[in-house]
Amino acid sequence: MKVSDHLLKRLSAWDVHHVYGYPGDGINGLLGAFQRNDHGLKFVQTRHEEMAAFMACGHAKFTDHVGVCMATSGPGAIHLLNGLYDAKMDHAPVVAIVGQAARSAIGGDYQQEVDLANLFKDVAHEYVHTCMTPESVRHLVDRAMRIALAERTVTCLIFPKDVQEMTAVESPPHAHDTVHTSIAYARPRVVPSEDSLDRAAAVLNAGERVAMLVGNGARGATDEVIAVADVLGAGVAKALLGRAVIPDDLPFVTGSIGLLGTKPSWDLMSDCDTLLMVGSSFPYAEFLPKEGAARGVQIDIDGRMVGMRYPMEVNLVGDARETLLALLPRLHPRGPNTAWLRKIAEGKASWAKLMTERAHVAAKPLNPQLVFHELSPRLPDRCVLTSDSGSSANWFARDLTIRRGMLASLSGSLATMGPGVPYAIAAKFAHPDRPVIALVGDGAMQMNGNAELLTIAKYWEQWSDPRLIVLVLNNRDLNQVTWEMRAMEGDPKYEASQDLPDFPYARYAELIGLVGIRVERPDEVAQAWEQALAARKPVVLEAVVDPDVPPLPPHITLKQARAFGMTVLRGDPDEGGIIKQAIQHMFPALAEEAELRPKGS
Ligand SMILES: Cc1ncc(C[n+]2csc(CCOP(=O)(O)OP(=O)(O)O)c2C)c(N)n1
Ligand SMILES: [Mg+2]
Repeated sequence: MKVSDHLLKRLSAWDVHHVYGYPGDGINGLLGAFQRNDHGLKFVQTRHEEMAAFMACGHAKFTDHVGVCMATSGPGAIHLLNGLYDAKMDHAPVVAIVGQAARSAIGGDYQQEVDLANLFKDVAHEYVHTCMTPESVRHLVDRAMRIALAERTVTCLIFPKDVQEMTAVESPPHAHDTVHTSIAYARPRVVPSEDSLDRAAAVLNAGERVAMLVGNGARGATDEVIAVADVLGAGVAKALLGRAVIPDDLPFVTGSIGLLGTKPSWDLMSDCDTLLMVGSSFPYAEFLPKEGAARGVQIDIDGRMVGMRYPMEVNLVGDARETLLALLPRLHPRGPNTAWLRKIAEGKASWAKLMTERAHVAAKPLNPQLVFHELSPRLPDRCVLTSDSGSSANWFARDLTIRRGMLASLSGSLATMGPGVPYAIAAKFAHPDRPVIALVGDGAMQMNGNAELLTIAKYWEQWSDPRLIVLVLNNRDLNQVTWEMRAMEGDPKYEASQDLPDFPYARYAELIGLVGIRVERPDEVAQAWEQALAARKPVVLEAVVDPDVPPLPPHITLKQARAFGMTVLRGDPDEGGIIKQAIQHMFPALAEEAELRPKGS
């Protein structure tokens, strides 16, 4: 047995079944071991190493186990970086395994020799090590896996190519200078002290209008979040990454928060007198209560993450589920049907009505909101949703009603373009029996999604339920940023940086053996979803949508409204379309202003 065989054997012992990667001569030894391995460990070939890292991240997000990616030395290792940062910043455990020049060549400016330990020293700083001798394989794997799990982070192992070919030493001798490790990791039960729970309960019990904000850290605590919200008569808003933590179809759940969030979540935070934040690092202060307007309690498993978004009175370091369970008997029930809950429910109802109206505003040719609006009631049970960064994230955040049992993710903290399709592929490998739907912009498709469709074409027949639908919003624009430039900077669209070339996404899908559906008319949308969801093959559903439909913040500020008005005055290339959409979507008052002061006046 060689070092490479031992490495794979140890990964298998850690219950790893898939390694997402791309070959190169820096890992030829490892690839040879894949060919020989009889542990059932599979190498999944991506189109690009960054995709392998996104898949490892997606795998971790959808399974709560470690995702593993692999790349060759030099260029392959460098390509992994963005996906690894995505994992690190969303606290997804990922192990990256990369090749390196032979030990005899290291330090010789050798072909493809990059200082990998330094390259990965930021993203994988909790654990990045080079395997210099066969005796260290066991402890390197054990520690990289365990640290990734325990710290919910990225770790990295570097294997020089000559070491990969050496004879394995499965357990080091019982001697000085050796390390003796084991597999296995059990999550600890982390509960705050009794005293801090009492203090937190006192704050929560004193509140009359309690708001909860839950994030991805509350995953696995759905029942407990509901129970606490019930007792406190609280409304619950969700950070984007925690979109599937608690179902939207409960009367007190106000949906997403933030720029991509809902008006009921905005109102919840503006009007509450008490804030309970659970497992979230949602960054934008303006969407939280004003300092001093609410008393706050925060729960997070990581002591580094508490008390940094709102000046909380009590910070509880603990597991979300265990901590909520420990709080429950300390809380005084508010009784049902309080004025606060009625207000939340009314706000929800009028928001739902507005969302339906906005979805049905005519657009050229299609309103993207309609595409999501029609998908929402058709979402299959237990489906997995992925969204890319772009305007699709807005509609993902606002126009889909997530039900219990579904999973959903996107790039939360890094908010990188590109993970929509690779996350979806990882979801299929992790859960081949679940339908998966990726919601992606045309910019992201051109950046990497189109290439990764080939990975789908290569593997889909291995999945027991072949349904993987990639929705492409074909708007020929890097739309999210175009709107940010308008709303935040008051700048008109800069065509040189924002316009995208057209591409036949659906036809391309057909060309590579998938199903392609192109939809351009509002009356075709529902039927297109029905067809896609009934297909026995992966589908690219290309929706030709209007870039002039504004992805509006839930509560646009006066400053943003003015900036937007300035855009109109300065003459945006899409002026006609955006004014028309604004009139119907946004504020009649603003539209009036635009009409009162036409361009050039
Ligand atoms: C790697 C990366 N590059 C650039 C950005 C900035 N950015 C965020 S959204 C976006 C536009 C995405 O365009 P597209 O995929 O076409 O989606 P749309 O907004 O048009 O629906 C850009 C350029 C980013 N988040 N990540
Ligand atoms: Mg676009």
